[in-house]
Amino acid sequence: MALALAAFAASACATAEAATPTQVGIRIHYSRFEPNRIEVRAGVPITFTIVNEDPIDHEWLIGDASFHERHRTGTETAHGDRPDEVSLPPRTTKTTTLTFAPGTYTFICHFPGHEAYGMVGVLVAKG
Ligand SMILES: [Cu+2]
Repeated sequence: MALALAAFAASACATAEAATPTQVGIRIHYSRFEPNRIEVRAGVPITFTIVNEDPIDHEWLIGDASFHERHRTGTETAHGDRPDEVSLPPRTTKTTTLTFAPGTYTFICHFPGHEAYGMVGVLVAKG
C-alpha cells in the first residue's frame, strides 16, 4: 500500500510540473492530511483519492467557511453520499470527484479534537 501510494504521489508531482493536476492523492497519516496544501484549476473535475492509513475513523469535508461552521456544530456522525463529505473508516481508501469555482477552500476532519490537532488543509482553485 505504501509503495503504491508513493508511486501515485510521484506521478501526481510530475503532472503538476506541466499543469495543475486533475488527480490528487491525499494521505491521512497520524491524524494529518498529506499534502495539506493543494492547487487545482477551477472549472475542471478533480478526482481525489483519499487514503486513511490510521487505525481510527476520519472524514474529509471540503468547502467554504460557512460549510465548515455548519459541520463544526453538526450532529451527523457519518458522511459518504456527498462528494464534498467523505467518511473514512480505518485503513480505507475513497475516491471523490469535485469541480470548483475559483476560490480558496479548506478541507477538515470534524471529528472531536481532530481539527484542533491539525487535520486541516487548504485547496486553492485558480480560475
Ligand atoms: Cu480525523
